Amino acid sequence: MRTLMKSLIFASAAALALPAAANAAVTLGSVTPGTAPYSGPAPTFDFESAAPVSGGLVTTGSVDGVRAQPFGSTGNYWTVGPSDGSPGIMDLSSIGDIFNISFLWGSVDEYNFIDFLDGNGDVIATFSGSDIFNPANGSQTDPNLNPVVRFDISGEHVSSLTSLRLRSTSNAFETDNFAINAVPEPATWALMLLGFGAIGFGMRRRRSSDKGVRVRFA
Ligand SMILES: [Ca+2]
Ligand SMILES: [Ca+2]
Repeated sequence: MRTLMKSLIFASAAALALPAAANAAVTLGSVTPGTAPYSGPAPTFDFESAAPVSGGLVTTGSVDGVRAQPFGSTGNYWTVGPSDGSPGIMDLSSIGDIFNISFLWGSVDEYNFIDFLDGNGDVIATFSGSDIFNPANGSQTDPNLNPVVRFDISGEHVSSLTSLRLRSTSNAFETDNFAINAVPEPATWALMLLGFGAIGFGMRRRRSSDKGVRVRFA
């Protein structure tokens, strides 16, 4: 009996512990066809001043078969590929909590990959060009293949996400206008407030039934 109780307690504790871990993730939040000029979120890194990247190449303009300036990108952009260097790393360790990251992904190719890494260099999540649009054929003019993509970060990874690693097995993976968001989106705030509201409502109900009187919170 005692063993049964113990395993029940253990199972409940495990069930309580699970949701937080299961919810921790990096998810593809949105893919918005690109515009010229660019009309996405205000960039943290537009490569016009020094950005915390290593590998690949920060440059401007296009070279046939090597790299193409993303549709809607101006000035410098960051490209990764066999000709210019792959992988490329963006160091986010100076930014603290990160709730979402968006950037302009130019000429999306099926052989482009982005890894989200924690402080140990372990991969939290990986996405390929084919996750963004199908077919990911690298068009340099189709807005669908030059979109602003947003990735949402949740749970423990809000604090543990430390760097991005861009890889491309063929030319090339071109990006510009990285917007790193250190505060939750309004929708996330609404959900959090809803959660607090539900907890408050639960407490009020419990108090009412315990004491047999209605407790009002001003
Ligand atoms: Ca730029
Ligand atoms: Ca490309």
